[in-house]
Amino acid sequence: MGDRPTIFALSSAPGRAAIAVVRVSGTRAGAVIDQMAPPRPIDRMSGVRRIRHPESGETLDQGVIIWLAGPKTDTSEDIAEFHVHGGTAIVRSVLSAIGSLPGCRLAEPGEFTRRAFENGKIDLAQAEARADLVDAETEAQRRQALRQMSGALSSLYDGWRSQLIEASSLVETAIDFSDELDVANVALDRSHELARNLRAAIAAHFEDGNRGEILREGFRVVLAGAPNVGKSSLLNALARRDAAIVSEEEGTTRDVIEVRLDLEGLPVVISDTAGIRDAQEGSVEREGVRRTLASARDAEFVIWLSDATVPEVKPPGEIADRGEGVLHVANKIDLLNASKTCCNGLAISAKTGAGIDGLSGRLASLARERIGDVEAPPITRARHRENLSTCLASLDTFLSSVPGEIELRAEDLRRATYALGRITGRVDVEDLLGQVFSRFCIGK
Ligand SMILES: Nc1nc2c(ncn2[C@@H]2O[C@H](COP(=O)(O)OP(=O)(O)OP(=O)(O)O)[C@@H](O)[C@H]2O)c(=O)[nH]1
Ligand SMILES: [Mg+2]
Repeated sequence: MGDRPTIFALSSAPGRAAIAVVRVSGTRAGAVIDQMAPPRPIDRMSGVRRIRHPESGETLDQGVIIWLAGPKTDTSEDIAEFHVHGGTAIVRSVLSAIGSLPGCRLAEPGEFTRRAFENGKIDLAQAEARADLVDAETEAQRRQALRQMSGALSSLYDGWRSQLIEASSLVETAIDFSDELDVANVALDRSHELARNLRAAIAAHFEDGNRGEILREGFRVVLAGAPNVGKSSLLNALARRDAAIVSEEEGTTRDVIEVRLDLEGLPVVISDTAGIRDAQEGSVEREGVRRTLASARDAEFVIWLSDATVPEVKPPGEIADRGEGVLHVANKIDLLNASKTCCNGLAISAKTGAGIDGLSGRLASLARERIGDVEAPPITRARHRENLSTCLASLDTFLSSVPGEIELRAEDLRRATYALGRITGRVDVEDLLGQVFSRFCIGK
């Protein structure tokens, strides 16, 4: 690791700001402070220093320098932080000055976290959680990312993985003792029992209605309805801003417009769509309708909006067939006579705001139902789901095996272990070998 370049980058957001933070990680981090802003502060302390160009000696800025000696750091390497004034010219000059020093280069995207992973500080699932934490927009997402970062998901998978390794070593024992049938059978029965229990636990985790992915990406709600019923107006009312164009012209919205909302701490993505009607073949509007139906298919929930002042237009079959997954809402109730009652479902006015809070609350509770209790770590990424699915398939093959094929079936367990290991990034065979060899007697 000693000859690895030292990496540096602007770690705060780009653009003008009061303060910008430039982080340096690697063996030369201390030397960067020594050459640009001496003297180096005591480990884990900060100091105000004049920051100079290492060659010309020109003063670039005055700032706070923090020195963190490895390995007890984020990356496990030595880290220096330059807290400078957040002007673009200052940041550029500090970055270029550090870049002029030998052994230092700009970090690639995610490279600090990659080093933390490569140095064994965090595993892959924790690295992904770090990215999720930075991207978190709502409370529920923040809590989930923080839990995953602290290793909740990793310890679940690592726990399963060590049980799989135990099942594997029992199968190895059965193979080794194939001429002593009673020993072999006991080991084999025990490995089957372990695999059966594991399969049930993994399957329960796997069949969670995608709640983790929904939490990470948002509960998707599509606003659909005939043209001019007020879909774009409703989107704006829910978002409390003018996100979509509203006009009395029919067919105003052509493309799908998405707005991300934080409803009671849960991420909800609302899509405004083109009004559904029979449009001319090949027309732009026809394409709009196709997109509306496609996004309704991918959504967790559809709001079928209608105009309370005209006879209700029925939704097309593919939306009506969603059953519980569609909510009928009547809009423009402000235009109705006070004496006239209307509508079976929810009634609102996007214009006056009547019923909008009720509708928001309804969407939040639907999202909460789907995302559910986030205490148990959910699957948040397709990558995890794929590996879990491989793991389950391999366990199934193992469990359906006949005794004669035991050598082949040992391979199924290895494949299952490997799939789980890929989620957290542990793919070595060391621990399997450890388990296998620990059963040998001393001196063998
Ligand atoms: N009085 C009243 N007018 C409304 C209400 N909601 C929308 N409108 C009006 O209805 C017209 C159509 O509204 P839009 O929000 O553009 O309707 P849309 O469903 O998005 O229409 P398309 O995109 O063309 O399919 C506009 O003139 C709005 O001002 C409401 O609650 N009350
Ligand atoms: Mg519209």
